[in-house]
Amino acid sequence: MICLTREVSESIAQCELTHLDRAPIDLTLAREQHRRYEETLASLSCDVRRLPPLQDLPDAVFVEDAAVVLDELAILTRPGALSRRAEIPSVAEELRRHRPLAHLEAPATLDGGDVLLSGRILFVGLSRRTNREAARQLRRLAEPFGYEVREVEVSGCLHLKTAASEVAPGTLLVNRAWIDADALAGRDLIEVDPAEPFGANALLIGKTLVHAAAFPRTRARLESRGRAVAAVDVSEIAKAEGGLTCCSLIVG
Ligand code: CIR
Repeated sequence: MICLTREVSESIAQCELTHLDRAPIDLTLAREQHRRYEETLASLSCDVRRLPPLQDLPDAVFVEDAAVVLDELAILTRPGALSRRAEIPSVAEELRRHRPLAHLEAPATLDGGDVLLSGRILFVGLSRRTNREAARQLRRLAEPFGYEVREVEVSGCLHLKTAASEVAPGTLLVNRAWIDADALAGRDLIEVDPAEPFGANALLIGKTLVHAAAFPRTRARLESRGRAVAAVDVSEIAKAEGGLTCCSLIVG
């Protein structure tokens, strides 16, 4: 499994922030934590490939937002934050080697963090970054391949995947406070520990969940359900409002 990543940019201190107050980010520590994240992926048999650095683009480490990668095609996004649109060409350059490409067109805006694939369902978060037009275009591109696109209202957090991620086929880890969980009908839901609202973002690689070390209570819930969890400290990346899934693009 190929996992695309990108080094933490020197300019990360100027990252976009929506729901968090700005806190100083230690660049050296952020890079070290990011490298450990990459090593964790590599230990789970991922072929980790770094995209070229984009030091002047503060959020370029969050490669997940630039594309929706399906088995049949890759859809380049049109990120909701203007400052992030320049990240797309370098992701397109790499993805064209792996998939046919499609692009979302204005007035659609979408961040990959708002797209959660579970089976053949693409849940699309309607958030400050992602609009209905994007869901409509995604539907037109993905339906011919048998995907169903379902919209989910997101409020109080940045992206759908801040509040819901797949932790086993058909099972989602969720924070109901930030999404309309009724839209997830048909999925088995595990709730985060109430003391850990940001704990719902986990990255499933094979049968192992990569999950932030900051959420031990939620980790215990996952382990009690038989899930294997690799905990990674991403404290600095969390200050930039990023989670575990945001830092890679999985090209199956
Ligand atoms: C942003 O606001 O765009 C970045 N600071 C964080 C993006 C995190 N991406 C994600 O959750 N998929």
